[in-house]
Amino acid sequence: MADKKDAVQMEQLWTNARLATMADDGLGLIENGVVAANAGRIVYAGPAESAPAVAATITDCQGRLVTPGLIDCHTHLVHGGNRANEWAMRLEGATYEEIARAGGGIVSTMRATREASKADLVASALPRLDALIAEGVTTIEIKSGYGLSTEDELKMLRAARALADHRAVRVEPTFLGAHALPPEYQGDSDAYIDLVCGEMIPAAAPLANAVDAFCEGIGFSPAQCARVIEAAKAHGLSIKLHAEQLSALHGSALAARHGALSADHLEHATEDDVRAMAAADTVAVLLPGAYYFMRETKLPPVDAMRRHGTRIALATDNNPGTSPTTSLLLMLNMGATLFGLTIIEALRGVTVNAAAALGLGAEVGTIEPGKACDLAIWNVSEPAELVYHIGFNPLHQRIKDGQ
Ligand code: DI6
Ligand code: FE
Repeated sequence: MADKKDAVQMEQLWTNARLATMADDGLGLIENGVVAANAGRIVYAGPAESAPAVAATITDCQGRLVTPGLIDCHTHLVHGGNRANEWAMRLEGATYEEIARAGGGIVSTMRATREASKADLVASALPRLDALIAEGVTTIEIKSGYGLSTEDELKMLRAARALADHRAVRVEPTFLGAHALPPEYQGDSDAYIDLVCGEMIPAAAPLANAVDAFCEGIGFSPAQCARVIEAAKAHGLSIKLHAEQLSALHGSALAARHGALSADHLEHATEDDVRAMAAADTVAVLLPGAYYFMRETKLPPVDAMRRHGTRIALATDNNPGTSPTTSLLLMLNMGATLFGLTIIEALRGVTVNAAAALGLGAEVGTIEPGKACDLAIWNVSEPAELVYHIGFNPLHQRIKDGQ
């Protein structure tokens, strides 16, 4: 009688891999590892000795490092236009807040986004998405937040979802209606929050997985963000929050109290904020591209995060105002050089912890049986090399759902 292992014919095997599975606490390194997949799901990941030997397709990784497909868990990838000219003004001395108050900033991207059709938004986002895909990204979060009207916010969410029809990538859309005050509500931010909670969130609920808000002096108050969070929860949506980027309003602790998946930015977070996040397992999403591009000097409290056991993720925050980067590999390097993350922290930040920041911990982020077979195969053997290079892309091959 055939042994069970032979009876279940594997579809795919990747052999001779240096696996960084990200399982457990570290990198989960397995020398001479094998990954087996059926129907796009991992069925085995471990040493060659106990691995299935027969499969329809066998790929010899020739000793290459294999990580989970990378996850960019915070982006504003869909947006109209760019703000290179505003940046030029900043180089001449204007501050981000001054430009925002003068009708530039987020509102100028709002105008360009409102003018764009859904097809225009997809077309302008595709080259940015391709840059991320070329670095091994298999899952990406994309926020709305530049439409700021019900119709234009829905258009952004639909454009985000449509990207997954054009490329083999998992897109997690997040509704960020409370990103900035649109000009038609100037002077009455509470009325805009009424619209966000009463009309936009119910309309966006079928298109989004999570709701985010910009909790900041130039954004919305903690009380307004709490209203957005309540409305999101009433519609069964997960919570994320932009918090503590420019000032300490303690939005991160507010988010944690509401069981948020993540609080993001966090340069100004306090020890109490970080403790609250750890207690709720709210992931700290650090965005070194925005810190760098804004020439910030206040570092996020990484040591406090370590002490309290707050999980840390890293993302591009790709957006036209504060982080015009499409390189998650560069964020690995900046997370280490600017924020002092270790190699393990940086790499877990774009895999397992980024998955947790999206509520996808059971689906992606590690190389373990039961998860989607999303892999990045690298022309390096040492994990540190993925963090060390600046502007060099060693991707050999990217696998999404076994393909
Ligand atoms: N924080 C950011 O860094 C971006 N949004 C946010 O809430 C900036 C968005 C922009 O300037 O267009
Ligand atoms: Fe952001």
